[in-house]
Amino acid sequence: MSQTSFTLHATDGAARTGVIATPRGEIRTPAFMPVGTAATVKAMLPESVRATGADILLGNTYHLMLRPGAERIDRLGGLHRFMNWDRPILTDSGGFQVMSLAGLRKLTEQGVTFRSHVDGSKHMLSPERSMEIQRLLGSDIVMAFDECPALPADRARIESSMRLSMRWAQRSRDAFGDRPGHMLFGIQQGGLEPDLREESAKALTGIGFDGYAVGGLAVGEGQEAMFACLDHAPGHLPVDKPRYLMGVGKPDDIVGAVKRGIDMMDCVLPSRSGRTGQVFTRQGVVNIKNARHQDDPRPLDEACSCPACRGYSRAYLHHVFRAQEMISGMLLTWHNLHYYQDLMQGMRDAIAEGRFAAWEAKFHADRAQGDI
Ligand code: PRF
Ligand code: ZN
Repeated sequence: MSQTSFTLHATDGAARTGVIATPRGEIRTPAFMPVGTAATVKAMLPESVRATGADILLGNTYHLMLRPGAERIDRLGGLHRFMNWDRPILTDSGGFQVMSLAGLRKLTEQGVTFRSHVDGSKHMLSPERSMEIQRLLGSDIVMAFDECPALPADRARIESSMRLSMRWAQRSRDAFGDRPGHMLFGIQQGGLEPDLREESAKALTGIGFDGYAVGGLAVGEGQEAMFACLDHAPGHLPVDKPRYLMGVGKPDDIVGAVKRGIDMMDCVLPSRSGRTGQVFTRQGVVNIKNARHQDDPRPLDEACSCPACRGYSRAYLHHVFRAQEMISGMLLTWHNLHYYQDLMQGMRDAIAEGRFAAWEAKFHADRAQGDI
């Protein structure tokens, strides 16, 4: 018994809906994973994150290895116990965060050495160390260790980086070994070059993974270029395994990705925006800081059933944001995560009932209305 599985329930065009089953619970797909970088989804209790409808959280190897340390989390019973979330956790492997956050990096065939952005201390990550850290954390879905160049980059750079990531994918697979109940995902790279994407997909499927991520997108190329890549990139990956688009995105990015065959996504946007006063609604983005909300007795979104919309006016949310009260980040994050999970549920239902195109048309029409 492998203890994990992916079952597709329905498809509608390229869009898919199904369930990833793990010993810690089921993940309904398409799934949005809230980001819990530092062993917390900022401003939210784990039970509140669950109440928004999340089946799985994302954690980060890079941040947790630096603070409080993977060995410490292991001694304290693993990441689930540590952060009081008993459902599935997917952990990113660290390479991407090293490239965007760490100081003074040195990349070799072996791996990457870098200085911590927290205290300047020196650290090393390799496929083997990343697999060890993700095992110590107790991650349910482990990501292969990869490297992701920022776009635009020239073809030679993208090609050599992708090939290094594919050698690291094999080392990740070897180091991960056989761990019943845990899944290992490979990460496709290759920038915006169709043939490199295909070469990467072939390398990964040759190695064999429990799921496949599309990496290296949403790194500065813009939505049109990302969608053009997603028009072909998922097609090279096995139909019977989950496909995860890393670090995406805005609501319309997510809808476009699901339409093109993506099953899982993560992004800091709903939680980060909650703390900066940007609110996602069916009609579009509301900036709660704006003075026009100060006398407005209406909720953020009449149709939303979250605590921020059921109990509070825009005037109140405007006030607590301006006064920098902690409840502001709590309520707006809750609403944004609830909005994202409602979006996913809407797409899952529409795909299951074969009406994704109509659902998508309404999604775009609602947003065009203005007056928010
Ligand atoms: N690789 C890994 N993590 C990631 C990315 C990637 O390419 C991205 C790109 N959007 C976000 N997070 N390991
Ligand atoms: Zn709400």
